[in-house]
Amino acid sequence: MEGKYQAKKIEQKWQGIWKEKKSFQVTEDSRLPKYYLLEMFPYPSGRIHMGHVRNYTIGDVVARYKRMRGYNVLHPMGWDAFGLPAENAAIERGVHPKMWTEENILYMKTQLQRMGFSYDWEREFATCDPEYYRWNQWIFLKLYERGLAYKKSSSVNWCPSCKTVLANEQVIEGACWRCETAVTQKELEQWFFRITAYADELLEDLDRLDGWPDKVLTMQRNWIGKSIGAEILFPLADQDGSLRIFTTRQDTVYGATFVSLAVEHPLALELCSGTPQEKAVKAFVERIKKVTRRGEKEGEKEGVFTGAYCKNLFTGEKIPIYLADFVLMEYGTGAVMAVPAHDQRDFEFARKYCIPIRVVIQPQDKLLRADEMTEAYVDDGSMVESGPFSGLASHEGREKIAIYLEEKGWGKKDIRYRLRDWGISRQRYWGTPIPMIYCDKCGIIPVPEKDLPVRLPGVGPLAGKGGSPLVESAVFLEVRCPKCGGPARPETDTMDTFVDSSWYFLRYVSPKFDSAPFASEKASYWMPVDQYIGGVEHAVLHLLYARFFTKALRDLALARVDEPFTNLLTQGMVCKETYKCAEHDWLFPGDLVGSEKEGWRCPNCSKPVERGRVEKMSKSKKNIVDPEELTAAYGADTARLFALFAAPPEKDLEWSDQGVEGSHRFLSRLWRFVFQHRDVLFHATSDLHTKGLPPQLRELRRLIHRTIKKVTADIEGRFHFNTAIAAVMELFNGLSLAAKDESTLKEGASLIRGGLESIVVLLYPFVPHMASELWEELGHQESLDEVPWPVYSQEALEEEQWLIVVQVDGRVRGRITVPADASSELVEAEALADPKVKGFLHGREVQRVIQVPRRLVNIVLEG
Ligand code: ANZ
Ligand code: ZN
Repeated sequence: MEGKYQAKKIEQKWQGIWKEKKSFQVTEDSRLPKYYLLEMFPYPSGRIHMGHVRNYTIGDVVARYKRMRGYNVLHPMGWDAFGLPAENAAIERGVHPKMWTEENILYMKTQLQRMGFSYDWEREFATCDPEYYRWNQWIFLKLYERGLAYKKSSSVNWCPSCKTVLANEQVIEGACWRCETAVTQKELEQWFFRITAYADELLEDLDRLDGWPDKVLTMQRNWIGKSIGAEILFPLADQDGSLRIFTTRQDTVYGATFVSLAVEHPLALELCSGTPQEKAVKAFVERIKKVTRRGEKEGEKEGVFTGAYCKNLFTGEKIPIYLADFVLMEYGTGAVMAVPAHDQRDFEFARKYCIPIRVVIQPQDKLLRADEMTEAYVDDGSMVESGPFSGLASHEGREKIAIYLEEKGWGKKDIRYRLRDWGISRQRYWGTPIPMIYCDKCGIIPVPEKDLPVRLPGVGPLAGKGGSPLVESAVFLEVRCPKCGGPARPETDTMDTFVDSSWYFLRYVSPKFDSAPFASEKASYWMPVDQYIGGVEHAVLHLLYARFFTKALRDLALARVDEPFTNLLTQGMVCKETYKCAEHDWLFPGDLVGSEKEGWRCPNCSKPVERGRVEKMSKSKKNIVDPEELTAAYGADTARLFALFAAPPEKDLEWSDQGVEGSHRFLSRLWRFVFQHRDVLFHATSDLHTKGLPPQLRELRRLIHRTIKKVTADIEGRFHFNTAIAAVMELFNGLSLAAKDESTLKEGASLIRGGLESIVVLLYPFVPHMASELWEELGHQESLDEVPWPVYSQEALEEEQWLIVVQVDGRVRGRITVPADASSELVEAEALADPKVKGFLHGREVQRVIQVPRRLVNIVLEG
């Protein structure tokens, strides 16, 4: 394939070869070290986008690199195929979600294959395959047996537009994450997974995940939100019963001057009944209940007095009970002892409703006075006005008061988590049916294992929005009670699709296994995933759920690891520079009219444009670059090289057309170089170890070894592919320079060939098609896949050179490099031969030459 670099032709050729040779198929092999590399599987939305290209290219580099390093690499791909978009698209276009999904999968698979990703396609599956989701159901039943799946009525987030329940995480600033409609609350019977049973282990094990980014660990820690504190009783005044509050600051209990309750607190309405406050309280409760995501609200705190009081057992005082909008029923006990001097929300609340503020913690450096405070003092300090505990430091006080509480029977030590159980019920068609049956006589009965999978019925095109379409399927509703044989009703909710992605990495080890979710002994070989790569948007939920499933499956004696992913890389986003005119948004540099000099103008209205912000590439922002256009114009290798070269993986990547062109230009140059010099190079044998080379080649030799070292370190360490590629480019420049000179090319043919081969091998993980083609052109039979990664020679690196300054009559006129072991005669000769220096000799006699070893040569001229 001479002449012009024809990416398409080369890429088709090699993709065909890989497919035919099944190059990336693997099986367990105990003699080889294993490496399980996984990228987050895509949702089959229809087409791949640049985010996918980036994610999967990063993964592919690692997969190919590890293969060259002798690992047995598992690199699978599949489809996260259940979910709302399929259902919504199906409603919009009147096609069945299954057909829609399958078509998308087919199309996207071709797109991925055209990128040359090295997947073991034999392991492909989609989570909407009954053979996959039956195991969702099976796992559900096992969790149910163990009390880890249960049903309860709960208030859920409801999107009136999507007509579905949303997980808290799917509510963004009070609105649906998908359609941005304001979310309301609704009471529903729901299935839950008891992830809280693993709260402590999920938290503790984060300390072992040193291959994860700190920011993700912190996000998970905060999400689990462990708080160590105490539960304290506040007996009701004038009536029986008491309030239980949860606090992390029992050292401030002497400063509790009121108690606030969530509006959903069971006593909220009871306390006010018959008091003059009743009407106001009811109105408040109704109003606040409608507000979603209350705890995150900024700004003014609102509340209402219930008319009732309770007793602070420590001070013996009677204190008022309020309802407050910032107290959440889902956390702690839904009741808070309010300490206005030391909690900012309580402080604002107390000022607003004229409740006493009492300082019980004094800082080291100043004296607090309640009436002079402008904000709460929230840090630790020493306890004052706290009875027998006065004088203690906060942390001592917390310990002593917790003990005291238990002695007195006033409460107990307590630990609370922010983490809630995982509500998995969805009123949707396109998900895994929950395998449960309701019988009027027998109650809730699990579907027997032998009856799995509970299949989705083949409903016609979905008509429109509503509750779960399964309610309307006569076939689906047709069930008998497994216990008494009488008529019964199936569960019509389906599972949250996060269930599907919580264990798919285990399915890949034995994707066709049909007697359990996966074959344990295969999982023992491959698990854990050595490197997981995906978007940071999954930092909390998906990764937490996957960790939970892994631990639950371990406890079912299926998995044998505690954690699923040893190393995690969260890649940055792909962004694109955009421009704006006064009227038209999102203009791309390529669409503008005008010029750099006259200024750029809007193609629609000819008004001048301003450089806009760089936005995340997303459909809604209309700033998509379709990878398909990119590969059609330049080829997959260019797209890959650009995605890798433009930024380190964890940083955002700014799209630039120049960057793409630059990548393409580099590949074309490399291509041309090989064909230009093929005759000389082809007949040389690659040699990176010859000694006694002239200085220029010696330098080149060192550059080659230095490049091998750097590329290896950059890939191994933090996946800094951009600097690795830059190093290869630098080496290529060095080679080009050396080859320019006929005699150097001849003399150094073996070294130059060695350098060129190094470039090809080093580039293979990044641009596998071009590298494979050039490798073949260079006369090699074996495929690059089987070629071991090059090793640098320490000796070549250490062969030191000195940079020597050359003066003529005391003035700097040039610089030369000489080997460290060069004799003073050689140094002198090199200095006198240097073309620059020669120009200053003006044909005059040299009187003497003074040398400062390793530093300087001074040539003193006559007269
Ligand atoms: C008294 C107190 C005094 C508090 C003080 C703080 C500072 P974390 O660390 O997040 O667990 N709290 C308890 N239950 C609550 C609920 N359901 N809704 C809103 N707030 C609630 O926070 C624990 C603290 O949050 C608890 O400690 C309680 O206020 C409040 F100087 O109790 B604290
Ligand atoms: Zn029954």
